[in-house]
Amino acid sequence: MVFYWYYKASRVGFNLTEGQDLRLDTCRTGEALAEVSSGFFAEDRVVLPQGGPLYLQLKRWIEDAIRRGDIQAGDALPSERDLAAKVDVSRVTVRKAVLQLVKDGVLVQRHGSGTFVAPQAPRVEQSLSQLTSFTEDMARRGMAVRAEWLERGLYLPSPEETVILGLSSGEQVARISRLRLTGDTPLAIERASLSARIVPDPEAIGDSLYRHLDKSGNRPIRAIQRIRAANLNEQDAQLLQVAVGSAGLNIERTSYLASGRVIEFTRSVYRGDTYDFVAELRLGDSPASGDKA
Ligand code: 16G
Repeated sequence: MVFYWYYKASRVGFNLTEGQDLRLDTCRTGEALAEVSSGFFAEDRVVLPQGGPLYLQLKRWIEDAIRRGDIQAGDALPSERDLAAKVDVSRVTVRKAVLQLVKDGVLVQRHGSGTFVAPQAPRVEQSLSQLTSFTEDMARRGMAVRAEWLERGLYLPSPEETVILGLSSGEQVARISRLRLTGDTPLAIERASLSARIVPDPEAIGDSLYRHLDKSGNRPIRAIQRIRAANLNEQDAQLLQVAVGSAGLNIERTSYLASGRVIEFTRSVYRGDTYDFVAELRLGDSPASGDKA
């Protein structure tokens, strides 16, 4: 059986081994259309992961292949008919699995050209033992970051902000909400609240809030961070360019100055498919620890 695959020009040759049949045509997008007679979808035996309805088994099979790197961003799926024949399921089953994967942002459908593996957002690791800023985390990985401002200004504080930031009566709050991106890929939404005494002019904040605080000697030295799993609501999903209900992480960071005063209270929403929070664990002082020899 012959399948049609799209390859980015730089990746032509991927999945091809000696003796395989390759034909390249130029297409509108500047990508190359490759006709190959093998590759992941041409493998002889298809064993779907067991359990649940057939369309979900097929969906998991495709997701696993992407996770393993057997098929990658930009790769095309075979046609509905070819895939149904290959996996030995009905076209309705294929259509249901593909629609679900498109909804989850795993696949994209381009009118007239087919169904492709969607671009994968880069995964980012953040240490849970160091108090770093978003800009620093990304710079360490050589990733350029930018922010799109969603809100910044001075407001009357909510009761929650008054309590957490320890605001005195009549004190305003500076609210700073940003979409954080690397290139065109949104990674997180950050909604920070600080006392207006510390940040009297939110417009003066440049690319980095922590750099701005550093300048006035108000960079936090300690923080408590709470991380919770969440399914993204419509507004956040739209900003992060993922499907409504996708997995996300809700993070609350309360940061302190050396004096013990709370300087920042930030609620962030991170895309679940882009972030790994990593903590180093050491053997504690429990009776079970220590050398028994
Ligand atoms: C991090 C912090 C956030 C802080 C921001 C400052 C988490 C979950 N959040 O993203 O609380 O406001 O860094 O980054 O880590 P910036 O200096 O680049 O603006």
